[in-house]
Amino acid sequence: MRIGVTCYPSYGGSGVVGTELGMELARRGHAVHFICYDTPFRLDRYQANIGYHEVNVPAYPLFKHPPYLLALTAKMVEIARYESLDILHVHYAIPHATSACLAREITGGRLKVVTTLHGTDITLVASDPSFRDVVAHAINQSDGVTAVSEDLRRETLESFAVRRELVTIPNFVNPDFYRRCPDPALRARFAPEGERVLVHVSNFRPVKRAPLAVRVLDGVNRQVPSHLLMVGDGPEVATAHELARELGVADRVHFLGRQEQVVELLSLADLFLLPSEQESFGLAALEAMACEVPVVASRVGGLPEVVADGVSGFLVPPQDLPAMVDRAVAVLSDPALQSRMAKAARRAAVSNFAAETVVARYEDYLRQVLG
Ligand code: GMT
Repeated sequence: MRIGVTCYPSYGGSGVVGTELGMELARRGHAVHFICYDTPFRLDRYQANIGYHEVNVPAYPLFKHPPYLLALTAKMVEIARYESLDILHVHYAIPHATSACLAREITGGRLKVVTTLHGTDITLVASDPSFRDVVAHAINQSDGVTAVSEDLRRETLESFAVRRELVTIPNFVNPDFYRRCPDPALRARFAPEGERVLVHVSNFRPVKRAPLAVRVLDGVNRQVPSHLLMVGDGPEVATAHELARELGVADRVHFLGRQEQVVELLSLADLFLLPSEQESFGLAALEAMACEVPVVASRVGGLPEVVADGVSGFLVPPQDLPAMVDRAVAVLSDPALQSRMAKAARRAAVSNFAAETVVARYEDYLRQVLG
């Protein structure tokens, strides 16, 4: 197949999935052309069968707002023609799916459009009703639509005027790359007295509730001496920082900023915290599980499809701080339970979400859409 892929190139789950999937499809011999406004951050080395085409948004004094949707559409049209694309696979509905449907119309209709919904394009759009009809239109007009969890699929059907089949294809992880690689010297730098290590990885947007992870560390640390690694950057980093100082645990919360590679850091951890308000899948939790890190997370969205409560971690009601502290202490104070959950987490990541199996499902689906 000749596939055009559009995703957000910056840090974020949908960009990671779009890029990793494109790279896996290229490895399987398909011609993959990324059409994005910047090089996707995981596209960090040369690979055969991959092209990258940058979307440049013109700045003209008349345009108060840069016309990204049109610039993206124009680039899709250009690449679809030059590279004889069969299909445009777009990650995230807004505005990628709308651009792709327009590009299909402009190029004469042979091109197929597959849209993968990732979550906030559906769940947060509810907060801006003016986008609802546009998103529903793009979903209805796509030739194929996938959702990254059963919960997101259901939510889309319930809250949008969607009259079509949606297929659930979960996110995935490469278990050969995401595997525990312990580094005792590095661990000792964060936890010199043999304390427990917790980790949170996110883009620190409000939906992630990163400051709650600091409160959990504070509660846990009163019972089990611990440190928390905060990996990533975003709008709530400063709030989390401030809170760590206020609670007097600044020396136990380590803000590490954005990290391209998280395997080493995940490999130091005994527990992963994901206290999100909403999470359509929770790719960060899956990556932790593949590195044998049990998860304590909110019971929201698609997380119950990833983390088996009581097996690979614990799920608690969102914002229930005492419950989160209680479950975290249960895992961290019982080495046998921690080790059992760590192994179960790895097993679930490999058997349910291995790249090899999930990418094959995408490949079959794209073929099916192409007829
Ligand atoms: O989580 C974010 O804020 C980023 C967002 C994105 O689109 O990049 O993540 C969403 O897509 C990920 C990949 O499918 C999912 O793993 C995340 O759960 C989902 N985030 C939310 O639903 C909040």
